[in-house]
Amino acid sequence: MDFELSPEEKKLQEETRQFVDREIRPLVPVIEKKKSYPIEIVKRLARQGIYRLLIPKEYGGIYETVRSLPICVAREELGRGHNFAGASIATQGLGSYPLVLAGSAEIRERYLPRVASGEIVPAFALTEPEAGSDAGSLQTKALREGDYYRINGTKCFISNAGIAQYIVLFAKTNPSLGAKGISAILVETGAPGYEVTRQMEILAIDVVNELQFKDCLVPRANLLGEEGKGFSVAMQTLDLLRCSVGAHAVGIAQEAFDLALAYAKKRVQFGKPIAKHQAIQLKLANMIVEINCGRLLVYQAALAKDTGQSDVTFKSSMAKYYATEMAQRVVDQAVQIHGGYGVLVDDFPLERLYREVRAPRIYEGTSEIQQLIIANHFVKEQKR
Ligand code: COS
Repeated sequence: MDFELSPEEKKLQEETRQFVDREIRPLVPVIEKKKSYPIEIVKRLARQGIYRLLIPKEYGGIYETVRSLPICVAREELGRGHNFAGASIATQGLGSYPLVLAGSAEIRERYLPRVASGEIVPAFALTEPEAGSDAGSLQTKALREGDYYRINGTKCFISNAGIAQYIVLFAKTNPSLGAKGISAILVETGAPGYEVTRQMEILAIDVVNELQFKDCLVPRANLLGEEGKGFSVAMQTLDLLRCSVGAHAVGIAQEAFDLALAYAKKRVQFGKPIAKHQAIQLKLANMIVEINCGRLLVYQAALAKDTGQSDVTFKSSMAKYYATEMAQRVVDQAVQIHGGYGVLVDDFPLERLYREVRAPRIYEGTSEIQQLIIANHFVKEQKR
């Protein structure tokens, strides 16, 4: 068993780390003050070729097929730099992977190269006010009418919807069925009847919207895959990206650890640096052990995806669940090591990490949903 990244993956890790230091970190104070959409981060990620990790080579990507491990390696580094940088690779992937999985040749050709180059920002619209964890109970309808679908309904917590050029919409084409009535449909955001009704402000800097569809007509040719297969498209997309949420959390935790270690080495109390006090050493030891456990789970899940193992859902959920919960504990300990400086809003970055670490335990499936998936891997009879 090989626990080392390949030379190619190490190069990606190193280049992304340098990119974050050079081009993301200097933007952080400005972004945090402005609180508006950090489009400059998107432009820089695009220039660096980060989004090309999400797209097959045929459509402008880096690898022949979309690979999870490079996405996770890059996202850990991006997550260290700023929440939005880590989240941006995921939202770009959530909006493009359904096309990779199920889009017609024409749709892939039209959109994927521009997602790879960052010219297009897409969004993934699954969640609704009354359908969060129970995604199969969503109520938005897309009813066939000649060559079109007529769409009505509301979506919420949709990242990027306000600036996206298209969204991947999950809606019921057969409302009498549960998850089996859901289809995935590409909707261009300029379509009449598509409206962004609210910007939802959340703890960390991210751009999250509420959307409404009122008699929005979309060509039937925009269906991704077959009618009734949309839930499976959504779940397979989450299989790819949930472990990258774990990678993002590992990045936040590593950043918090590095800051806490540096601070503990220079902060003197009782006549010596606090890093020399056992009370602090025990914390540092637990933090770094947990970070490494999280990273290994992420790599395990990514490799399961990249080698087509059948238990990828289970492994991806384990990685997301453990790493996001772990990062919360690690950031909390890093704040504790910083003492009063840990809760200062200005100058010390711990307060920002404390805000950034919270949402990953919720988005792309709460920790509790990941626990259900993990348990059901053993409890439920496997159908797939
Ligand atoms: N890949 C492919 N197909 C999958 C799948 C996966 N990972 N997971 C489930 N499916 C299929 C199942 O095989 C089943 O199809 P069949 O009936 O043909 O066998 C169908 O989808 C329904 O699956 P299941 O019965 O497991 O669905 P549930 O309604 O019990 O819900 C959970 C499953 C809870 C796992 C799902 O609703 C979920 O992930 N919820 C969280 C949603 C979420 O992450 N929201 C965040 C939005 S993005 S920020």
